[in-house]
Amino acid sequence: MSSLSDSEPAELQALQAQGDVSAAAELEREVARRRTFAIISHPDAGKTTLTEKLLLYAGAIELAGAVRGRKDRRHATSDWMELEQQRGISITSAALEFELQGRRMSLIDTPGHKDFSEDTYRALIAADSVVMVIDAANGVEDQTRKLFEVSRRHRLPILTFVNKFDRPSRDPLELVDDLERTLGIAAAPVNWPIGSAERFRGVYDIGRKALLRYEREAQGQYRAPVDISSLDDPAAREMIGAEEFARFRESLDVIQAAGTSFDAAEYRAGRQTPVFFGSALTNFGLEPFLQALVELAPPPQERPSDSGTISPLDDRFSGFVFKIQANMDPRHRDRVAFVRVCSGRFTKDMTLLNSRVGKPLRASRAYRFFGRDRETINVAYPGDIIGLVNPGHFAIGDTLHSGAPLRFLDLPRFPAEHFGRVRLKDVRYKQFDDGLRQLEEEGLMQLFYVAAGRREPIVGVVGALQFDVITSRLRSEYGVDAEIEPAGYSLARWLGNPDQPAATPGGQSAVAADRLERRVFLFGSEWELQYYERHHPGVTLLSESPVA
Ligand SMILES: Nc1nc2c(ncn2[C@@H]2O[C@H](COP(=O)(O)OP(=O)(O)OP(=O)(O)O)[C@@H](O)[C@H]2O)c(=O)[nH]1
Ligand SMILES: [Mg+2]
Repeated sequence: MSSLSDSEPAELQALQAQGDVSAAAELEREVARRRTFAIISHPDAGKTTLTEKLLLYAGAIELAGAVRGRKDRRHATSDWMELEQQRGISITSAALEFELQGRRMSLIDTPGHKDFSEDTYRALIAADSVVMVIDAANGVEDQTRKLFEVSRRHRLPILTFVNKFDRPSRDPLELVDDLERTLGIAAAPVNWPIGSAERFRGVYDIGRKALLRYEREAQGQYRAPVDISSLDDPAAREMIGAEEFARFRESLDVIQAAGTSFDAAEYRAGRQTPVFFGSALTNFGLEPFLQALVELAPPPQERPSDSGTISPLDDRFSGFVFKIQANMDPRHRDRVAFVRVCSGRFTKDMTLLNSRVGKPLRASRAYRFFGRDRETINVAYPGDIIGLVNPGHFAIGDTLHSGAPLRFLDLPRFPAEHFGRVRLKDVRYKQFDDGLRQLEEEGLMQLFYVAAGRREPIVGVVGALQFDVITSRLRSEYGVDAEIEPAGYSLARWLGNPDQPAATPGGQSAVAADRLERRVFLFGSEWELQYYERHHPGVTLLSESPVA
């Protein structure tokens, strides 16, 4: 860069102003082309399969892997964890970034199982919109309903993909009705399925008045060719079969006469969800869905903070940590903090402030993700999900920023409901300790040490399946053999005032400390907690750990 020191002050100012204008224009351009969305649903509806196929159709992968891949076949990109591949379920959310038609797409595949829902909730907060997957045989299921409610609370626009039409499915009219009644949102079909199971023939694009016929491609590893024709095409009618065609025409007439019609503004306002039908596994209906994501999904939105609403175009950098994951890359074995960029431009080596700690730090290495794989980056913009290597500097919920202080709203923390005693079965104490500490940092569990008796740590988790995740990850990532046996507690309460003397609870309850030596009561039951509260009204008990 040439020195500007000889320039006249006025010239300097003009140059500076020019720079500001082009920086602002660049920020605006980059924000406008970003789409950050999370895929949600009840377990098994096909989120990971749909994710994999969207990557395939976007050209981000050449060959689609499967959730339950046979030994020699590739696994789905977003289920990269060993235990995920063994069990064929998603356990942790995965971020994938790819380019599509000039857009920068950031997709978050989330686990559907309720035991992992804390992770899913946080992923929703990092997104600007949502893809909701429905199993065509089951309609709206429990966990989908809950996640839908959270999405609605955060005003996230929702696109719906009704999946598994290659299998026996409910009548599409019934499915649309189920969406509208169970969720209380208008559901506007964008396309309409023709048949299901072995008589599934494709979908009819209502807006474009085109019939999309699909050839079933073996196992759906490659993109399937799409054949487009008009409804009046005799060849199409023949291919579908007279009976199936008549049934399809009838239900199409009903939905067109009585159904909600698609309206992009209503979708953006969260008042309607456009509905697409297809089958992720066998590659039916993916092109129109991907196209809708490109055309309809909103760019990065403004976000509430303690100092007012933050626009993505705000020139100071801001973002928040919504996830921490250790050992993603077996070669590096480091801990990565996932940051959703909310405003401004991130540049490598920039100095960031952490609103919790107040100590500046330099972001010397940043990554973007594609499942387990990562790539170093030098700049990032709002909407991006970046990874910062975390040597213990970050906690979930931290706001990172440059410029004037700000803090985004706290992320939800779910209280632990299951407690177990972790027993080390070998002598790798240090690895055991590191493992527990790092998994706690991820938010996978809470760690307690009971004051009296055995020094074995107690872990508290939201869902019992997390016990399996803890022992499996201790083994595969830390080389530690441990087992967890149930401990007789069901609630943890921190003391609001740590210096205040407080009576020890009786019964099955115990006095413990968390990692930061804060006092915690572990109660055997809700009843024991209430009993304690009744008899010690002066003691403040908190269901969440007080902020460090
Ligand atoms: N027949 C059929 N099976 C499908 C389809 N999509 C997914 N599956 C199967 O359904 C099962 C669950 O699929 P996943 O993609 O893992 O579902 P998920 O929603 O990611 O599940 P979790 O992440 O564990 O909540 C797998 O065996 C898939 O192969 C489909 O379109 N048709
Ligand atoms: Mg999954």
